[in-house]
Amino acid sequence: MKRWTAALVGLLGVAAALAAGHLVAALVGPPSSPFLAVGNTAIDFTPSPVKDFAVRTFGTYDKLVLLLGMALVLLVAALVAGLLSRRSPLPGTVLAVVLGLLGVAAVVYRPDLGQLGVLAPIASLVVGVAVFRALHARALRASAGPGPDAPDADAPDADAPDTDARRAGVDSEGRRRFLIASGATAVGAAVAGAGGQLLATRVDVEASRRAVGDLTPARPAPPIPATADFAGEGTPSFITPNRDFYRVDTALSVPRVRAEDWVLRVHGMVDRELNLRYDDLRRRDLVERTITMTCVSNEVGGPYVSTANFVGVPLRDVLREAGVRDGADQLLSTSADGWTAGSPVDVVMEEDRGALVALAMNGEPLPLEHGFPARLVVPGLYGYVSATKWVVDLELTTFAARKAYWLERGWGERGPIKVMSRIDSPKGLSTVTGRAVVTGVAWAQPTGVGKVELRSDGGPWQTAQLAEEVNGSTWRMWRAELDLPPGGHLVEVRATDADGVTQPQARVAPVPDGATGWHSVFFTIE
Ligand SMILES: Nc1nc2c(c(=O)[nH]1)N[C@H]1C(S)=C(S)[C@@H](COP(=O)(O)O)O[C@H]1N2
Ligand SMILES: [Mo]
Repeated sequence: MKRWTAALVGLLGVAAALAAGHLVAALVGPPSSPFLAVGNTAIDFTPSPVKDFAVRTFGTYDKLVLLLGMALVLLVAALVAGLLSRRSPLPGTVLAVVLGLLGVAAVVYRPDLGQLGVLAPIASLVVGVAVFRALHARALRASAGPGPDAPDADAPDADAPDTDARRAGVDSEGRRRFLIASGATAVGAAVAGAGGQLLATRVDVEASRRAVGDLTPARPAPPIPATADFAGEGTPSFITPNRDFYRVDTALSVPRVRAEDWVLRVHGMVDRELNLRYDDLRRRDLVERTITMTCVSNEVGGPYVSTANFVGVPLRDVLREAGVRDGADQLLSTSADGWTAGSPVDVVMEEDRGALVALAMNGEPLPLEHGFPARLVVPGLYGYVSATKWVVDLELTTFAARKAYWLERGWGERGPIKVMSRIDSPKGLSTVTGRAVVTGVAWAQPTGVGKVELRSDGGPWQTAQLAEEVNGSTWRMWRAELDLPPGGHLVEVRATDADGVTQPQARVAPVPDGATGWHSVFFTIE
């Protein structure tokens, strides 16, 4: 058969397989859609350095890049398998089976997909093989033209123009049938895929979130003074608007849990197992805390740090209600999609730590990407050991018994946030006219920042002016005016926490427990 025909058959086979899987997944559990399940499993198996590179390079678009990459790989595989199948349908059949089995393996591997989930990749496999082989047979028939028993083949007396005309008639009839079958497959795949997508999002989590209404805290956080940032001079605003709040997670599709369906199970080494519903929690006296969250994979000078007013229930109260047994040193929290974090029990139980089961963020229920209906927030710990979004399970256990998601991938067991500072203005390699006003942020949760110092071109350290402190678990903005002669200058910053611990100069990569080093910026004075 012709090349384009063979390629088209390959493409349509894969499209039909994906669409069928997506549709069946919508019925048995949306995340078992083979494309998503394989993507999520790929994330779990991606070596940490590659993951760190992806987060660093693509930021919040890391997942989009992965999905596009997978689509490209599938596209190429479909085209190649199609082209290899110009004579026999075997290569394309093998591809359909291999992709289907890959889907089965991914679904079976995922901890969050029920046993029925495996039906989705099986549907992909069966439909992929069947559609590919059916189209392939039609395409072969269309391109073979009239066979030996075609009337013109043994019609020696037929005149040449007539034979050609009849052959053309048979050819175009076969081609017409093939094109109709291809078109029908394309339309069917599109309808099944779109239908699956509609069904999958029928769990109307947006409506559930809108219906939550007011989560006003009984104990609000103190208002943020206008003097808490230097936003007019280049620092971020003290409170990060939700849409700008950094996002880091392994979820290809955001888990969709309705508040009314949500249950938080507290179990393990406890005196009483608890099953808390959303309404149980929201009816309590809610507290509000201003907290700066930080990601362990943040590079020196990086953006993965943001601040919000979180409203929720003290985690300590929930754990005390359950009664933590002696010997439990790890709080293992699990999200609706199976991700886990392990927090030190002694830290989350500290009275003035202020760890929360948070329901709201900056005056609204948690945005879906930030963990609706509920998440944990523990001041002073990096997110990977504490900040479980879409949290559904709290198990009291030991570090010896259970290893959380990132621990299995080489990251440290305890993740206290390291003292850090960052220059936000001037930008690197920019040109400044006149006097240099340098501004930025520093953080040292939960201790708080005691001092920020700057130096230019390796000269003496100069103390920066600190903005008003909000609390020890939030970042602190700073500014300094430097008297610098015209020309290029390298300015470095270092912070010291309220206990006197200074940010070390030694550059250390984020793995395994957070980056260190001084941030520096080179700019020119005009
Ligand atoms: N369910 C789930 N929760 C998660 C993660 C995740 O991958 N899955 N990532 C953690 C990490 S590494 C960080 S830094 C914070 C980021 O929270 P944010 O996206 O709301 O800023 O969430 C934490 N909670
Ligand atoms: Mo993180």
